[in-house]
Amino acid sequence: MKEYNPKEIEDKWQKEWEKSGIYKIDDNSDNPKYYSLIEFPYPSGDGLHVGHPRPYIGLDIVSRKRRMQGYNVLYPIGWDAFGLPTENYAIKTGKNPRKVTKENTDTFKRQIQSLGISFDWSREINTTDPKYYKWTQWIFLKFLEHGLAYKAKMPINWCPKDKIGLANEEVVDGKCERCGMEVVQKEKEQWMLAITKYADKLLSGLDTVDYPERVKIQQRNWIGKSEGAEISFEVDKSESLKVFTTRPDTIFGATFLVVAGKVDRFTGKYAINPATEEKIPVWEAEYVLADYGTGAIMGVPADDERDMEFAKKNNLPIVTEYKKAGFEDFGTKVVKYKLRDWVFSRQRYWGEPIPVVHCDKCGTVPLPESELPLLLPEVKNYQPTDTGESPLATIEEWVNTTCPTCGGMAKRETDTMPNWAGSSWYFLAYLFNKEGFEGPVSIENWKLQIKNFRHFMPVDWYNGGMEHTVLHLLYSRFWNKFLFDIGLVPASEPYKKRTSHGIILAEGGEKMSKSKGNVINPDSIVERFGADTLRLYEMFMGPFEQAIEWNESSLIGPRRFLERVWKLKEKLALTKSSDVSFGKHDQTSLDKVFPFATTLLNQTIKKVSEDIETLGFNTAISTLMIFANDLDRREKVFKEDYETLLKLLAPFAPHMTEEIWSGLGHTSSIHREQWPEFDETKLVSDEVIIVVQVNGKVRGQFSALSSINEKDAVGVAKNLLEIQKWIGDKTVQKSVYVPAKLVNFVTD
Ligand code: ANZ
Ligand code: ZN
Repeated sequence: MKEYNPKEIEDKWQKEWEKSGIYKIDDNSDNPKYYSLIEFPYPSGDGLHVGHPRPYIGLDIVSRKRRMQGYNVLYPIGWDAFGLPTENYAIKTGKNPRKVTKENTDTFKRQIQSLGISFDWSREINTTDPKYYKWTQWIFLKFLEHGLAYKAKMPINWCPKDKIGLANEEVVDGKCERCGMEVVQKEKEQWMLAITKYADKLLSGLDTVDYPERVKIQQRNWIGKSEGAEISFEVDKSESLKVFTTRPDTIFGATFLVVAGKVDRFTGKYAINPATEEKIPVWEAEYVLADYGTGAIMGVPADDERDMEFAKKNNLPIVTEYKKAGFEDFGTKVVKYKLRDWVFSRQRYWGEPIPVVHCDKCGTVPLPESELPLLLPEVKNYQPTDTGESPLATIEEWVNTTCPTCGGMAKRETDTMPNWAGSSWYFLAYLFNKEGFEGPVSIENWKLQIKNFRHFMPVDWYNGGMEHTVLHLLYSRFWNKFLFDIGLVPASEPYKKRTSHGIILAEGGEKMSKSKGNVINPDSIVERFGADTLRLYEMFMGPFEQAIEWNESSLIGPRRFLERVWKLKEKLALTKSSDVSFGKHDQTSLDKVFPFATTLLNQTIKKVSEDIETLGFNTAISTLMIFANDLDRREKVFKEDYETLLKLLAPFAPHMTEEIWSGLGHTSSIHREQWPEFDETKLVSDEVIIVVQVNGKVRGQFSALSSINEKDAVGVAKNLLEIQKWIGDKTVQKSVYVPAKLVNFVTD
């Protein structure tokens, strides 16, 4: 028999699948749809490491199972390719970020394709492709049109030494990541998106989706809705100071006020507590935030820990016994949010240009749709400028333009969009038809895409990193809700179900990173063990949602399991139902006689099917291992049992199962077979062990259903090899059957 040779098998089937296009969605299918989504990767220069594919394999298993269940499955992938690492690399090396991105995506693509993941590559997208970002720009114009994009003076992180604006990620402990200089805040006019207008919708939508509770809590906390009251305290008779409190009932216990900010004009003065009518001092302190509530609080030391601490430290009065006020007695009811509007400008090169111009006469003017995409021009230097402007500001011939409204001189906006922009709507871009990318940017063209949105949205299952459960998830929900409100998408929540995977750590428990030199490249694992083993190992190594250490020596377990399944086909040769060594029975009566196989088979189907739904990939695999071991212990293996094992294993080890399947004479792919179903009535066995005696001495045993009749029991017993040995040439004079317990043969 041929040895298991993954390399040969995997190359062959990957080519075959590409040729037959079996993972493409079928545009004309009447089958129900299923949309599985993973967070598309950022193609960094480091290439893929073994942590990247963990979520891809997880949802690949789900997607493959769904196809076998008859769904028309969309499982797409693309590249989230704008952003800092590529830009910083360009700054360092002078290489064009476009070229760098192309090289990196080529590497990532080759690596991902070697793993046999059933992505529909015909739908590959790239956020840096002008055909893609022309729509990102268009959506920005829609925000502008609906008053949700606006300009405001906001601080940026400024490194006084390097003289550049830094992204938040480049500020480490308040210092510039490059030179270690203390970062200062510099005011600049920036584009903002009014996500706060969607705070309530983003909150209430959470009640309609299937996300882990932990994720919902994180989102709720980020939005931070508080219901309370604003109460005015009179200061110096003529003026008043407004505080925000969620506990207006504690006003009788308020013995001082605290304001945020450096030198507030109220500090050091006295205010009147409207409840007690007493004079109370106004202080200032850092624990009161300037940009939350009204930037001022009433200090209630009896009921608030921080107020108590502050009062003790500064010898302020403390009253512990006081009357509770009614919630409406003082002040007015208000609702406050922690959520802030989204700073949408970056003073960087490698992002989508913001498609507006500034005209002295007309103000800020959006570009007409027909001028999209506004292409990112070539620059000589990718370094941000020492005025804090983006490198685009240095290209005069690009900056100086004419106003679309009055035709006069105008200047282009030189800020670009943040890396979050392209990933805020990519789940829609996967649904675009050819016209969507090739055709014009217009409402008509967008509307041509809505048919597909209607069919495929929302995403049925979205898996991604824990680190994205706040911002990316919130931003993309916001974009989708906005598009929904203006009638451009059919569902208000983009993702029906969300799960997260744990990361893979390096051996020793550290995070894998190039700088630590502990990155494991999947190429070498695929080369030595095969993609199926790598897939199986990554799913078997531990619970999917937990971080787990890579352990190279553990790869051998999954590899041996695959070899065992491979070799099992040797046992099929004789397994025509009429030709089994222990008796001449047809398949059905054998099921009766040897029920254990049937029970385990049904239990296996049930467990594997259910585990895939709950991310229990590791326990699904151990269930398959138990089943394979059981088959291996038997002298003969029924084709039907073996084929069921192959089908259940197919989503996990797609190449090897496909190879065996075709070797068994099937002409269509195992990945298009029907997912096995279990028989509810066969999950529990009422199996008994029947002892076999010859002339009163125990010589063997077999397992059977307790309902086995005398004829079958005697037949099986007589044919057991060990019994034949004792009977030999002798004639059986009599057989005694004690139901479900014993067969005794009496010989001459
Ligand atoms: C009196 C009081 C008594 C309060 C008490 C709490 C407990 P959340 O839930 O976060 O909205 N607060 C108001 N504005 C603040 C600001 N700008 N910076 C820091 N703290 C501020 O909490 C609202 C509560 O936090 C408010 O209710 C206020 O203190 C404080 F037994 O008022 B409370
Ligand atoms: Zn103008």
